[in-house]
Amino acid sequence: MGKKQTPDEFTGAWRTGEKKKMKKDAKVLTVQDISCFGQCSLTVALPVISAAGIECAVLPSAVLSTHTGGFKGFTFRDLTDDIPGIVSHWEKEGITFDAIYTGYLGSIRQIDLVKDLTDRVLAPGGLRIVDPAMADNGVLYYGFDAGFAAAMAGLCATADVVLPNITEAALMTGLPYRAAGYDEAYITSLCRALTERGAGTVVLTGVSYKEEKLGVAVFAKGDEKPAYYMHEKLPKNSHGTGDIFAAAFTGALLRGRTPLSAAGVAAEFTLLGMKATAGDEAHWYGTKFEKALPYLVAKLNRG
Ligand code: PXL
Repeated sequence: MGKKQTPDEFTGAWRTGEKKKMKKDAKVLTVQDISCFGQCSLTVALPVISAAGIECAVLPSAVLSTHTGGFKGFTFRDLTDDIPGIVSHWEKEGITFDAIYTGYLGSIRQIDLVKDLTDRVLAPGGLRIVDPAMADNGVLYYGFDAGFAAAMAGLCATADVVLPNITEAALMTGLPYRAAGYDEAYITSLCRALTERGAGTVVLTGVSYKEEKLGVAVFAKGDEKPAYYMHEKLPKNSHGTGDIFAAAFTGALLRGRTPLSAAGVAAEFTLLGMKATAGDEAHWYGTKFEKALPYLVAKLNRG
């Protein structure tokens, strides 16, 4: 396995070539949709990042009645045209953010607007965290195509930290997608390809080398191999876990954890939510992350 990082290495050079220490009271802006029902995107990011003790501002990219992963006939209001005005107002007010974390984005134009707003309201030295939320299990989510995946790869190339799953990493690098039976060389090649395209640190989710284990690979530009946080694998995944992981990871990172330590906290938090959901067939649409919030609060708000 690759080299290990520990939390007290946080002040070290985990962000390529640079010493990084988070401000005591960092402010994050998250840009993603509001799926009114379904426990994903903003309805996850806001409570989870807040529970981590981090101030979270929101820029909703769209409002949907539900997420697109299994419901039929959902409503969709695109808020793209509101984004420039909101950002201009923030600029006039002198509002800036220590990190910008993007999740599900609905169009290539929104990706371009995120690049533009990052130039305008990310504080000097601030972090760009991108979850390319667009695909899973080898397929793109409803409504996305190869052009969108290419544009998302462009956004990830500008990011300090990217949080893809294996499907997203394969789509963005052109490497083959492998569902199982891969080795460490495959995972390393996905991570390396993303950093070669420009990403600073890759946090690759859904990595499994053994039937009963699942986890996260953390790879910083220039690393030889990833470091890993592995945990038990539950028999069934539940919807929205990528968003839950990414939000908890962002909160933990901004609380001063290293990427590997933040990945560990986020993975355990997500796992607790999945355990709370397991067996409730009526809850196919989401993950009961609320039940795990006490864990996150206790883990990240000591002292
Ligand atoms: O969980 C990612 C996500 C976010 N937002 C919307 C989605 C999905 C996944 O299905 O449909 C609207």
